[in-house]
Amino acid sequence: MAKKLIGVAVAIAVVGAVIALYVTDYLLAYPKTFAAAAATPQRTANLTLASVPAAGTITPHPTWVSYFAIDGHGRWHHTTIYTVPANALVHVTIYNFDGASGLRNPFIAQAQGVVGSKFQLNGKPTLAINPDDASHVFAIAQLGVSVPIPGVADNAKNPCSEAPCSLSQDHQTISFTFRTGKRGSYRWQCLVPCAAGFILGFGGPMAAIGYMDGFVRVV
Ligand SMILES: [Cu+2]
Repeated sequence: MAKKLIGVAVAIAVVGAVIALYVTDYLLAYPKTFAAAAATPQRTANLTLASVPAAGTITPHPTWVSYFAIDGHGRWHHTTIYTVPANALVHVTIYNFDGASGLRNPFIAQAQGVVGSKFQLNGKPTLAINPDDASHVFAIAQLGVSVPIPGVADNAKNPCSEAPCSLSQDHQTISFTFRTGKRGSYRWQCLVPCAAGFILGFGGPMAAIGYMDGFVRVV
């Protein structure tokens, strides 16, 4: 009887030891982390733009609604053709000094194709705006990018009537990041019928490079 008990105890001890070995082996054999090869440093670029109710006398069409590009010294350039690096993250900031025109298609009031799904509206992460508040849209169809831009309130105290404007004047600040891929020339355009005085709001500046249309040249 004693021998039997000892035998059972030994058997239990052996099984326990085997289980312990198995668990230890399992834990120690857990695969190590493998680091992916480092890629070339992530390329980024900053693009600062402004949209205004009137392009001003420095342009061929002073009364037309327009975009401008702003350089690192705060100088305004009347162009809508930008170069950005390929396979990069482009950080865009748009200062909008114009009022709202409203969208006919509310679908476009939602941002698409931007890194993180949302854009920043005056520093607040935003997915969509009220379609009636839309002043302009910055859309690069081929890249699937579209960002709605709300207008300055009608009763703004210190609005800017024509370019160039000052950041001390009433504006909305929109920022977002999009990813570029391969090189190419990609058309961008506004999608709000913002061309006051033209048929359906889509003529004049809405159909002109340098105002509400342009190219993003990925180089
Ligand atoms: Cu527009």
